[in-house]
Amino acid sequence: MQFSHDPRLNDIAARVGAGERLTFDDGLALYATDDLAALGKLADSVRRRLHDRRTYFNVNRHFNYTNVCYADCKFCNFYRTPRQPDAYTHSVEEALKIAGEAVEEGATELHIVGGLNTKLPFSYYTDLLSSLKRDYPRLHLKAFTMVELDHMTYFYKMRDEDVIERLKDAGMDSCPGGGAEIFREPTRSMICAHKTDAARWLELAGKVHAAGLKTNATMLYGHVESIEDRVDHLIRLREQQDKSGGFQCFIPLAFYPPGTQLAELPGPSGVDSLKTVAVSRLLLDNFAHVKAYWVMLGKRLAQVALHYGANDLDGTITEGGELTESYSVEAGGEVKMTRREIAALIADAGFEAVERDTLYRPVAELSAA
Ligand code: V47
Repeated sequence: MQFSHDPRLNDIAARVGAGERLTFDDGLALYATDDLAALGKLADSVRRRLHDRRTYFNVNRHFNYTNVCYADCKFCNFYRTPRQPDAYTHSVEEALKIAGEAVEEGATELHIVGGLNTKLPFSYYTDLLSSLKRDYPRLHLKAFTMVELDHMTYFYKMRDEDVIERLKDAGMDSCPGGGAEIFREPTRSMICAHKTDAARWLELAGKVHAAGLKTNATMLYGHVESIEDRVDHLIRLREQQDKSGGFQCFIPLAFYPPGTQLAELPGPSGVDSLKTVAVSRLLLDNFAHVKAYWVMLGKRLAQVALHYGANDLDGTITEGGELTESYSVEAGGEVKMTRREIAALIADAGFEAVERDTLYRPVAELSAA
């Protein structure tokens, strides 16, 4: 029996089997196929070669230090202008309180991101990190996207290397993958004209890697972008990974339109999300991990995505992130699962749940439990 009724998929499958790198045109062909099951099977074969049945999650919490932002991204329903009544900036004390609760609940990671807020001095970021590290030395601080780092270099007129080094000295352990959105122009300018451009995002990721820290990478899909934009995005990430090697995980982010300037759009379908996970797994041959971010996909589709190339569900995300809550309605408004619930979700999908820390080291307690 043929692998697929789609001859192009058969050809690509043979080359994936031989360990060959796929091209831009292959990416388009993968998206174009009507054989979703075969596409999933192909991505799953790569996922199983890399990870077998292991599926990772962590116990984490989000902390969004400010929602004040000047970037005015069309896809964002989280940001506020400084004068809006619900604009906020959290104090270091508030951060410590949230971190304390997180540690109490077994969190190994605090995911820290916020808006581009011109009212904050650089010392706000270093104080935040050093206070958290002082009180919770074992909590991994996954902090600041390349867009926040770019804002800091520009706004405080500091060298890239100095910003990275000072944040690292203060306690930044790694960086999350946000702000990548869609790299290709003119799409990027259509959705986030005032944001760090693609070359700069990639340059900063390279510099963070050179400083010895890992980062993640994302792609926001299902808005105004084309399939060519998506494949271009994935290939640029793959090229950067060839150069600097510090990306741990790729996270496709399904656009959630309500409340945004693009609210009239439908957002991606379930089939589109599964295809995007599978194509990402197949094109990103130098990324170890692909995440099915359950907060945006919803728990049920995230389970299916584990069969389409994803090997990580992200974390328990025990509340506390206003940004996360703003787009979590897709998951029934939930931003919280217990360790037991997320492990059960993975087991129910037919995989072996492994609690990891941010650097993908298994957390021993779970296997003992
Ligand atoms: O950059 C904003 C996206 C990102 C919407 O590194 C939206 O482990 C959907 O990057 N609908 C931030 N998405 C979140 C992020 C992330 C999440 C989880 C894990 C990691 C990681 C990173 O969220 C933004 C943007 O691309 N976003 N608004 C929206 N309406």
